[in-house]
Amino acid sequence: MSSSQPLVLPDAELQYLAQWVGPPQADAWLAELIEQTPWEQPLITLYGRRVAVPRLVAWYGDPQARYRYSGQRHEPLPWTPLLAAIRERLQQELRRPVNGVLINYYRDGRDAMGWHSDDEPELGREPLVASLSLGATRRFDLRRKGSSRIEHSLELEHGSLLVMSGATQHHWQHQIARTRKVLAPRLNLTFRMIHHGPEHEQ
Ligand SMILES: O=C(O)CCC(=O)C(=O)O
Ligand SMILES: [Mn+2]
Repeated sequence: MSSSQPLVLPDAELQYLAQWVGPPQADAWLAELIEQTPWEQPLITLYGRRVAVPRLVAWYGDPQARYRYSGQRHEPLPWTPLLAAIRERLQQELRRPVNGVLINYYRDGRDAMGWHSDDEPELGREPLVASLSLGATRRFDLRRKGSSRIEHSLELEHGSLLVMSGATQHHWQHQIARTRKVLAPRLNLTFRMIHHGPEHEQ
């Protein structure tokens, strides 16, 4: 990849590209995606209570790209022309295919995503997660699995692309923490490759 910022963390493969899309294009995508997406707010069970996740989400993809997140299996919505165009551009950048995209909508700094790894079996042994950020800049923290100390943080800017691959999800967790500082909305589109096969049928 050209003009990427090397991000050297042991046992991880991370590439950060600031301004992967320029501001006018990123502004237009942000507005169109907020407007056109049928947002959902899944419920999860936390300590025996049903609570809404602190963000809105949507899952798009090829028909067979069913994906389990927030404890539920999600059928993909069909690609819109805009999402298909973004996917095309991304596949040219990565020179690898992706077949689904999870969109997270952080309405303001109160919306967040807790510590996790993207290591569901259907993502394969070395998950490819390519994450496009649009809107407000939010801090993306990384910590080693089994540790509570943040080892690295990145500011994910409007129009940036963060690619996580290789062994990253085996060894590291990430989060988007709540913050009082951010009032503006942010979208994050995480393109993924969902693998199929008998071992992943449920
Ligand atoms: O919003 C982000 O930058 C992170 C999203 C994320 O980690 C995920 O969708 O798995
Ligand atoms: Mn993630």
